Amino acid sequence: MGCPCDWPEPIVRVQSLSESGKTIIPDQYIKPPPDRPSLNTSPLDINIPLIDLAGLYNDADHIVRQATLKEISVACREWGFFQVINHGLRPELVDGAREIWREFFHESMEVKQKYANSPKTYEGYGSRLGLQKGAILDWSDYYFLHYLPSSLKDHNKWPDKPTSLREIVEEYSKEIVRLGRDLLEVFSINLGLSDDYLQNRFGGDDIGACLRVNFYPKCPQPDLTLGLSSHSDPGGITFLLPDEDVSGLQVRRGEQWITVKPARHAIIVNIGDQLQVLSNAIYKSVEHRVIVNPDKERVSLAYFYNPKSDLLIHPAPELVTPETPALYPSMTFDEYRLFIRTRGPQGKSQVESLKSPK
Ligand SMILES: O=C(O)CCC(=O)C(=O)O
Repeated sequence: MGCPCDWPEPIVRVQSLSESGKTIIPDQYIKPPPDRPSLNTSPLDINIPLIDLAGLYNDADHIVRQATLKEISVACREWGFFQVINHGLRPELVDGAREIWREFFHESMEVKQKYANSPKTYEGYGSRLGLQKGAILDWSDYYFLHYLPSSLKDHNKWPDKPTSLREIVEEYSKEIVRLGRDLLEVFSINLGLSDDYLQNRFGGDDIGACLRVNFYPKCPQPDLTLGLSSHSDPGGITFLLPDEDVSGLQVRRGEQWITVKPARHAIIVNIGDQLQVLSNAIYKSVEHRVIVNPDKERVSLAYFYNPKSDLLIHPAPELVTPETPALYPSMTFDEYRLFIRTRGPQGKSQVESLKSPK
């Protein structure tokens, strides 16, 4: 399938709908009853694991390091999601990156429209994922930027306002790429592979990294819609910087949805589909979604640390045995992500549909 070049319908900015003051949301945003947010939410005291990465850095004590590796291993196998503190990003950088993007979304529509995106690369200011005409849409706008490989970086896509945005986001991106490398090493060790195994399978120094900044405007009928429909992330690892003041992210756990309570300056880490494939489903890429709020907007930064897009990804032969045969065929990440880019977020349908018949 070639690259689609245009949206199937005129684009409506959700922020404009929200600011119009209407108390009823358009039908195009109303989800079918089973997908609406209020069903099966978790008791208040359940949260995704919180892991202190100080145990990996600064010549941490061997026993503490081993305990940290174990915590990460359990989180990857049983949750697919965890949040990390002491990750090495300065608190001012973490807050600064989120707040500079909030400022961007509060620039005039004229400033933002200069960067309106198309489905060809998705890069720029957008309001829909997927190309199905008549699809039920999500209550959010976003900004999508490629960071690596640098050959893909379109310098015209960096917003020129706020003026300090680029400098802050470049520093934030560098740190996220460092954290991605560190965690791939930990995942390799935990899976019993050589330290650099996963990094090499991702392309060594040629990995892909891109950022989607999500802006969820206030919504007058939050019980009827979602900020982002249920999906699993197609890539390698996602580093999500949530809005600390407004919860919204929900992670699937069995039949329940757990509302994530972010720790201060924490970064949420989740396993993407490519790591589920490489680990032959030892690690889980878990469905998640976002609910919206009637009184508060929400901003989040989802950084996707991905394999080089033209490398074949398949289960590591070291993890394939007669008892645990390969569950997935080989496919490049480019081929894989075309599915979500054309169909939009739709649960875990893709990685599940790829599974080889037993
Ligand atoms: O906004 C959030 O908390 C989650 C965002 C997300 O899942 C995504 O961008 O893929």
